[in-house]
Amino acid sequence: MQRRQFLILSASSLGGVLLAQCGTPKESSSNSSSNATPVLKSENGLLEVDLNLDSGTFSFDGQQGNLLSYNQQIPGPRLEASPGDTVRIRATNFLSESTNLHYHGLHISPQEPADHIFLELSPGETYTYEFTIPENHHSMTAYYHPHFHGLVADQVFAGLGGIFVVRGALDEIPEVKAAQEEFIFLKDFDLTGNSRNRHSRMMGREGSTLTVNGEVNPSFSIPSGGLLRLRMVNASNARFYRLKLENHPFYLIATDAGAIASVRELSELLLSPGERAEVLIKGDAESGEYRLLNLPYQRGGMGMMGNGMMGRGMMGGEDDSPQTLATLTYSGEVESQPLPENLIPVEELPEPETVRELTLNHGMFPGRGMQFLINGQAFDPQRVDTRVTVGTVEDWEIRNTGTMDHPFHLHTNPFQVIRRNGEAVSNREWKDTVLVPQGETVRIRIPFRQFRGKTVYHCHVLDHEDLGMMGNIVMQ
Ligand SMILES: [Cu+2]
Repeated sequence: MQRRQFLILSASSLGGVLLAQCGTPKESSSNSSSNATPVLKSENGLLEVDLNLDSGTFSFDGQQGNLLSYNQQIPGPRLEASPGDTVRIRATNFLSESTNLHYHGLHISPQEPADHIFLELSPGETYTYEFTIPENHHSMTAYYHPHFHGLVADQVFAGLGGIFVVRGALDEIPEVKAAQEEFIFLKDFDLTGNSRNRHSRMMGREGSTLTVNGEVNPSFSIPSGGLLRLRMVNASNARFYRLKLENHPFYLIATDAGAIASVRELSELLLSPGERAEVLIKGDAESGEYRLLNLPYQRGGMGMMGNGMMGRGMMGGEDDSPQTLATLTYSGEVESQPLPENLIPVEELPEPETVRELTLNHGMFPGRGMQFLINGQAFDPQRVDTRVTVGTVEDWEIRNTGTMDHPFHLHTNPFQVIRRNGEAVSNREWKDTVLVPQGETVRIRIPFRQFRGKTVYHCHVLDHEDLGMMGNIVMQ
């Protein structure tokens, strides 16, 4: 069924005539269920997928916009594979501009034909990505999106992105397995198309239409006594989400790049762009409706305007009251489901062989205007900024001397946050994106393992990446 829908959608990219005949809705709508996202799973160790990149008209809550999509779906199809599986993705570019694919979070080769983000997939071209997920790969909620430098923010903001799940040991823990699974793919849109100007790009563009899985305020249900597992992805260009579920704490079970050792209770959870988290929700409240809220958060502003000037109120013309993202309802009743006692141990990394310092900031450059910088330099595709040796461990001290928050993302290898502002971090977690707030310093510890080649690290406010906040790294 899923395969059939997928084929019809692929064909529709080429001709556009089959849609009306088969009745498959092209437009995402607010009344479809959260399961509307097509799911493509590996079979017999192989995940084989066609991804067609195309533009089209989509509507949310009665408002229309011209957006970009994979296989005419926003979000793109959810891809699922397991450690040891081979993944083959045939990507065809029906857009009028170049693009490519990045498999954010996956520990796979950065070289062709795998997670090669320097590849240019020109209009009209097809490229087949192929890689094997290592046998020892973490279970995780990963995220695919375009990574063609200079157009990344435009293309992600216009709709390109999807979830890539690696199912493994975490999914086999009985209490986790028993929980009902839902996905929270957080994405904001500017349906007016008016936001692409120099100033908003410097801030990092936010849209006033907030969606979860391509829907405005979808509902999720939980049985009384039951457990709900939410896999949450911040797939937005620049918007931060400070999440809170009314009357229900989050029980954190996984961060970006894998499970944590034991459940941790949180009253709220901040996800900056590119970050993911998995939480359990206990169905132990009174039957009723509870809002998943996005609370106000100030992520800074350009220096001359002072801090705090680019909070949500400035960006989207919204006030600073909480925004409703989704609604939790109660349905049915089950015997009380317990939280898991233990999850997956997170190894303690050895002391680093090398310590580096990276400073994040922005500055004016003659002829180029405002650029976003790492160690005083804007991205240069010809320059190698960092050379590391596979098999070693490094600490990177990342200092944000600017006036805007920057979520720092490293490709290929996950890391652990060791210190914040000089203080040891006690919770060991696998991360691939870490928020470095304005004026703060974060130290991460990275084991460079297995894969050689060239890739990048960058700010995941994607406008900042396109405006220069990215560096090349060669792993040799
Ligand atoms: Cu940034």
